[in-house]
Amino acid sequence: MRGHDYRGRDSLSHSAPREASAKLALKANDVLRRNDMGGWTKAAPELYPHQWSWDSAFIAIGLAHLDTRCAARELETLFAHQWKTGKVPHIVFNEEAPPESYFPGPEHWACAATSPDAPPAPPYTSCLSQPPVHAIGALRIWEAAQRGSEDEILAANSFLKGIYPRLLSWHRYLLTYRDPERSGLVTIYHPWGSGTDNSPRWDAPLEALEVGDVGPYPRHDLQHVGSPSQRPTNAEYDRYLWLVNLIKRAGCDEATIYETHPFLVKDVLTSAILVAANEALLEIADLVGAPEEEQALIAEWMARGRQGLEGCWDAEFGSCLDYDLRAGRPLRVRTVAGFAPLIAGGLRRERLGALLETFDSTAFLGHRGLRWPLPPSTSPEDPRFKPRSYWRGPTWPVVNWLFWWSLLRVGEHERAEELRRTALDQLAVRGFGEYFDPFTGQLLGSANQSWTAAVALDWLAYDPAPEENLPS
Ligand code: 2M8
Repeated sequence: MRGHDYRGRDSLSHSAPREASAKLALKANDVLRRNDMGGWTKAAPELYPHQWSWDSAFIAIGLAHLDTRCAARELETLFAHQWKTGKVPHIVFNEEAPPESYFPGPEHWACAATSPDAPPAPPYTSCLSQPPVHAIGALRIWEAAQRGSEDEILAANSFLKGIYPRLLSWHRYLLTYRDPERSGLVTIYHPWGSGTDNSPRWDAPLEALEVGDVGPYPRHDLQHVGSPSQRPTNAEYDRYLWLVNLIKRAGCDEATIYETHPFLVKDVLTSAILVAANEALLEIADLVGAPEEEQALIAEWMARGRQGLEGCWDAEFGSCLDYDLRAGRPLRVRTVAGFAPLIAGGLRRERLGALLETFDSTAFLGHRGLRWPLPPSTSPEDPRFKPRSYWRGPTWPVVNWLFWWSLLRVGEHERAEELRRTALDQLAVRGFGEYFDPFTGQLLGSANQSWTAAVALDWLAYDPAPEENLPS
């Protein structure tokens, strides 16, 4: 995984005209600076005033190009709120954010009162988790520090030593509590736990719920977006909140949730990210001199994950499918999550070929209506596709980053480069949006979204043709 080529931080421009990319880097830097809360970064200026788990991992990847110590602190702050079980919470709530800025906030979750495993004192957290991008971020920070001063290298070594056991316990949590079947696939018990909240992937299990009374509740989120059509519907929110009630009723206890909860889904995207994160963790384990048994365990986790994903393959879609444990069937929806095996890596040639064929097909990048050839979160050919609604169609820069990074890892350099340039074009033209209408390219959701700025910095710092590779 190591060995990707980055330029020194003074020369963020490379493939794009130098001035334009330097300007974009400055703007991205400015977004992160403005969202900086001193030790952590809020996900967006107003819509998301707290620290989100996978956002922070991507943010650390971007910050690594600006200040590796600051990037390390981003992850350390998040992991300071890790639960006793190893779970890294999906939100760490900002104590200073006014209650009317985000719902459901810490009072609604009341995690400390609900679970003995939760951090007992504020800042409080939510009871869910999100995809485990963190080890990938931690490794990126260490790699970036290698291009810095001796002090920076020493600091990064000590950061890596400190974070390694925490990352190991996080991954162990996902592979035990969240996969008691030892299938290699992570179970989620709330759509928010997938990071792709209102993706049509969750429609069938959500529709099957018998929703009880959730009482009146505010939709603060709607104040911060151009139109309610960009956010989940009230019917979806009723279901989200009902699931939160049930999780609290179960005392946030993983075993009770597994026994009683009506929404239990094997999530292929989270599972694939876990495989990739385990690959990074294995490198970290080597760097910090972790015991052989731990390294063998991590390698076994990777193999288990890849095998689990192989079992989710759908030949008709040419991609893979999530699995609804309660209904006992796969969820047949065409979304970007179907490309999970690409992220997990270690693919047979034939499987890689089939995935790329689907990626290029009219169901995704080859769709003629796209403003930019970037993967829509849901295929425009899926009946549930909606171009402006959150995870039901728009393109997401962080998703583009995941595919770019994965394409590089499987050796698809040209495709990766094409994706990187196109994704940067989109941001240069439209700004650091949370997501974009795939047909018109319009910026949707929040402007100045931190993880978007962060992935832009990582792209801008990447050198697709390092000098040593060029013919003299
Ligand atoms: C979105 O999720 C939050 C709930 O966690 C929300 O809609 O209020 C998702 O896009 C999620 O993946 C992301 O981490 C979060 C903050 O950017 O926003």
